Amino acid sequence: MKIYIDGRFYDRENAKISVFDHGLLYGDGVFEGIRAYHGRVFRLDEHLRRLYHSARATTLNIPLTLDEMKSAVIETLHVNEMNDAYIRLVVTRGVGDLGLDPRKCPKACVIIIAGKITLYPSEFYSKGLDLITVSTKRNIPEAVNPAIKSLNYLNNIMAKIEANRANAPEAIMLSKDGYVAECTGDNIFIVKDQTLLTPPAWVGALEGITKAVVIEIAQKLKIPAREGIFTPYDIYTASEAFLTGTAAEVIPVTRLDTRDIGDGRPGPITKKLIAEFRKLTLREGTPIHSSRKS
Ligand code: PXG
Repeated sequence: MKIYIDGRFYDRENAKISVFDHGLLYGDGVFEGIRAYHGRVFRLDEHLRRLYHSARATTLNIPLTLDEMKSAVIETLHVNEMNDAYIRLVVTRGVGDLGLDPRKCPKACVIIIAGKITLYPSEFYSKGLDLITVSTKRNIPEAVNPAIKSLNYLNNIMAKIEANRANAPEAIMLSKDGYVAECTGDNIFIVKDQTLLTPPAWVGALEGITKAVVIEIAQKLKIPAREGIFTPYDIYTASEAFLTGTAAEVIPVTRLDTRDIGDGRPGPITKKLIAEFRKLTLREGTPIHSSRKS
């Protein structure tokens, strides 16, 4: 595996950054998780737009233009001869002094890892996830806007640890007011009255790329979809529920807090969306090999 760091490629064991990098010292940085399917990078422009917006919001100056970043992602896939990959793109504040002042970090550091990710065993995609609601609340949007995909994941990691200890594959996180926000690494949808409902970003959810794709697919299928706030009660009483994320893709949720959702099996709308999502990932995307059309 060859890892891109600041314009050069390193073997896995030599891919290292400084202990004075503020990404490590303070979690000061932003990232993206992007997938490539069958030689095409899915929604690359959307991911890069979100990365640059996250950087802008945190006044992090990415030392590459958006087009240069796009080329660097494609080049990393080329160098690794990968047509299917999980691309982890990280931009840290870079090397600085002790003390959190980012003015001491003259240059941001860009890291691109092209690897693989499996969040859930494959049988969960057909039988669904059994989740719990955890006590760790989602960070309040007034403190760090959840639209910023930053390297500060301690909030979600603490929720993930609660899920691990309860033997649950993911955790539903609530806002401080008790509304459903999202999971530790996925957005959530429920189906009520044949309508898709997902929490808006302001409750404390990432503006997910996969969430947007699912809403797009739903519109094409003439399934009504909207953002709206809801509580765990609405999940308990929903006919279907599922999670979305680049890493997770679209995955059914069939139980929450020991209650079956609907009949406890993945529902027809969820199954349809999973099938359509898979088709789309194979059809769309920025070609890794320039001879192919996007
Ligand atoms: N919410 C959170 C908190 C996330 O981190 C999503 C939702 C889904 O968003 P997208 O845009 O991917 O549909 C995410 C996604 C990793 C990793 O290690 C990253 C995420 C999730 C799991 C693992 O790269 N981010």
